[in-house]
Amino acid sequence: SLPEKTLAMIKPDAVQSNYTSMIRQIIVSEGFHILEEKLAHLDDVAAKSFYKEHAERSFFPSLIRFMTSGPVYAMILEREGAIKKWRTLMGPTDSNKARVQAPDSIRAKFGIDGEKNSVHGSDSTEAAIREIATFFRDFQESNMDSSRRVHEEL
Ligand code: YYY
Ligand code: MG
Repeated sequence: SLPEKTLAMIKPDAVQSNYTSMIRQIIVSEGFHILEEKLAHLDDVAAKSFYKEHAERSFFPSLIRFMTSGPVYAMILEREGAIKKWRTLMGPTDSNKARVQAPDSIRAKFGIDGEKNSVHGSDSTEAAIREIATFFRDFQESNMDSSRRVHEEL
């Protein structure tokens, strides 16, 4: 099982509440390596593109308003099974459900509701590649396969 990469994002609600360093500490203590990180502010075009799979959903306009309301903190995480393990650590989408179903999860601890839920995580390899490129334009896709990266460094 090779190391895998995923895109984690601390959303505007949690950045605004100064939870960034606490969430970051949990991520590191759970064995993820943070390869790149940055504070960013999504504009309307970027937020709509990031969440394009949800464009037809009734919650989409509100989601875009929220995601553009303030800065986000994006991170490339790496570890074995990073995509699934980060989503498990985040917990269920709705923070109130998370508090019942996964009380130790980040959304249970830091999320507000079903929209302002403190963190995002890629849900597939394809999503991880696309979402990492959204924030880290110069991060090469060849780096997605860390065995190849190690080989290049030899
Ligand atoms: O991947 P995840 O963030 O857990 O949930 P998605 O179903 O992909 O929805 C993306 C995002 O949209 C969610 O984090 C909050 C928001 N949202 C919402 O506001 N209302 C819903 N009923 C479902 C999702
Ligand atoms: Mg999703």
